[in-house]
Amino acid sequence: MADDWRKVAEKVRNWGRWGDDDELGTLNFITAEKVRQAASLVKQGKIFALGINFDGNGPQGANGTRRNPIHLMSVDGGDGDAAEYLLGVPSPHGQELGQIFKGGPMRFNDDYIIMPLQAGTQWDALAHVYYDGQLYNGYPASSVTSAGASKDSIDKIDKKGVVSRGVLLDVAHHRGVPHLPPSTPIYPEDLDATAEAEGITIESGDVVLVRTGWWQVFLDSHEGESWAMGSPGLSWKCAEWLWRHEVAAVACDNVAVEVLPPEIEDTPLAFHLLAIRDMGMILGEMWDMEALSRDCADDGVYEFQIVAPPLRVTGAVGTPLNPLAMK
Ligand code: UVW
Repeated sequence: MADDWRKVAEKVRNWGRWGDDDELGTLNFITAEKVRQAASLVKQGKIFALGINFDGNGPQGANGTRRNPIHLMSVDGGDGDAAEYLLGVPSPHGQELGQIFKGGPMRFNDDYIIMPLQAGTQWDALAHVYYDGQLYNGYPASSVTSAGASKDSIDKIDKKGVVSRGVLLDVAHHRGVPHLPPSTPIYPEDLDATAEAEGITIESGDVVLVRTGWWQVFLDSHEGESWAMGSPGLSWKCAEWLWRHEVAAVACDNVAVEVLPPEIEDTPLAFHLLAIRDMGMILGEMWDMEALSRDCADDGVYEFQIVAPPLRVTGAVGTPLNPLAMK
């Protein structure tokens, strides 16, 4: 199995395809014409926010490497007389602000968030995973240090929006189930059958959203660990399908896009490695497609404009976001 996987890796490897200094990967398929086409898909004025809530009730925390977001207030209603506080701050600017507020009605609240960038709805950057000592486009693994990624980081992709035509391949709906059974692999044939049933043709530069129904399973159970490790999702065999269709990016409503537990014993996250490291394709994880799914089933329209910009966190290997689908 691992030998087959290596053969596919060689086939789908896009290194050098867009130049030796490329850090955009398959987002290069999003042309100006594609952006215009995507905008023309907004016809009804409907907006679907696909981001999950960033709070302490998310699916992370069980495995010890990631935590749910911690949100803290740094100024709140209890600090009613902010002017008095500011006047006591040993900084000229604080005192200047204190003078401005003194006697006036203005009050304010401020807050912090502390979280792994992988805590919830996210894009995986091209620097997120690697093997054999190299990242996408042949950059050395050593280009990611404790200071961040100097190559393939998430801030490099913001020039592509990410804005394009989005299509929903609602595999769960197509099969007539609320969600796929745990750990069900989705194969290229399933993607083809779903697209055909929806009347969708996959085009170069599309952002493909695959729905398994698994996000609703988390909302119903709030059992993060079993939810993550029992994810239905893409088989590694879908990598070649995405490559052949010149898909720009893929997103799913589970924790890792791909099926878990891993399909190949000695190559965990086999799809991640093919998509991110070989093809140069960012992965969207934990996207909430429930409302979009209902709407697409109602009106039969499975294409839309997708607007999914990364945060420009310099050198980061992923980004939280709130992607928007617009019809
Ligand atoms: C890993 O767990 C390495 O990746 P992801 O968060 O992309 O699933």
